Amino acid sequence: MTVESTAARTPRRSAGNKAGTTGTKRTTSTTKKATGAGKSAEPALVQLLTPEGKRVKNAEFDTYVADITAEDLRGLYRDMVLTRRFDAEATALQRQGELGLWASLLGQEAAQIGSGRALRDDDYVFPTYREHGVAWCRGVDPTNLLGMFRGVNNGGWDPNSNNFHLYTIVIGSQTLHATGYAMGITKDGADSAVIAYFGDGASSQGDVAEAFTFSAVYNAPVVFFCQNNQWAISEPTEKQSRVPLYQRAQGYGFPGVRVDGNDVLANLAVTKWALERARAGEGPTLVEAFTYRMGAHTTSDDPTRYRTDDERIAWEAKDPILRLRRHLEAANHADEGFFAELETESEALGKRVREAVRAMPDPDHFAIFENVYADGHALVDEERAQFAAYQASFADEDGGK
Ligand SMILES: Cc1ncc(C[n+]2csc(CCOP(=O)(O)OP(=O)(O)O)c2C)c(N)n1
Ligand SMILES: [Mg+2]
Repeated sequence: MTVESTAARTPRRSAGNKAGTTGTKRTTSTTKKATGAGKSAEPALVQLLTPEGKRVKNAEFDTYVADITAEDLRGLYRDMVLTRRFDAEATALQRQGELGLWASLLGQEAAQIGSGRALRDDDYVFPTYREHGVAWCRGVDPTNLLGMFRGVNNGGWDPNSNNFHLYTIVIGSQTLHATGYAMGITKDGADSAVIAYFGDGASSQGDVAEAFTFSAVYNAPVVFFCQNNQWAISEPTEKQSRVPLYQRAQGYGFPGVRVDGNDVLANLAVTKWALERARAGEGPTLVEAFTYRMGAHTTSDDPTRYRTDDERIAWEAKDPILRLRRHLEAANHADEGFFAELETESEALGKRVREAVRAMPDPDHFAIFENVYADGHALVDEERAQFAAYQASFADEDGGK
């Protein structure tokens, strides 16, 4: 994969610097994008749908969405709308005190649904804590995502039921898990692939650097899908890297590509390409989905303290859902009935989520000691006994608890 100049963020290495990597393809995208108010021009990215919903040709990546039907497009739209609705409901539930915390995906729906729908059932996903859209694509019931945020369980789903690993809060560590899993796939002789999600901030973690090294050297079938949402809590991407993030792959010897993270079609196409490379034994790929976290980092964060309204407003104009809607309407791929029915479905999902959260049983206090080791462990047994004694110390004078 070769891309355009790196000028924007690398003044000392700027003019004429070709950010080529070791990949076999070249992008033909030419659009230079501004990231928002006050930021300079960015390198080209792969885009198939403009913010106005216009389909633009791309010689390398059109082929990966050549067979997409109007029904498929409506499906992608439905996925994004329902994911956003679920996410909004979760944010509201946190505000009502039903959840301890929520990490919203607002603005990142296209990156997640596009990449999520590129996967096969036998592929394996290693998410962060914000991949609610990918979970949706994997068939994880959205209500299961909420248990950990309510504090009533330690995960919420069986990773092997949907090949969707548990959410990982330790920034970047899942890229190593993904790499190890991918190396295992190769040893098994299977043609499945692995995808690891992480953020722009995570790209600075040692774990991610190690995952890049191991996956490259062992040619592991893994796609590193970095959602560059411009912020790591209050730290801007400029504080993470002197070069655009996708160019990091070059130093490790595998291709990197920047895709318009708010364009669901482009995310689908680029991820399919990267997965195909993995299946064909061509090793890892870094996809940088250039997007924006339209909400707060989590419900504990107040982004007005570190970023401008102008920046948010500039990104709202590139809203991933709005752009696909514009495309569907312009192409006559969806009528009013479709949008009305989806609104009804969204309402029903919101209601189901609210009811499910409120009905979640209180946790079993001893569940935390389960699943630490496959066959139990003396130290865990000791800690369990200590905890039991501590719990018993709360018995009231009548001997009740
Ligand atoms: C190893 C580690 N260090 C620090 C933190 C605290 N922390 C939680 S989220 C976050 C920022 C992550 O930013 P990014 O990777 O861009 O992902 P985003 O939240 O934007 O999706 C940090 C520093 C953590 N969870 N783990
Ligand atoms: Mg980020």
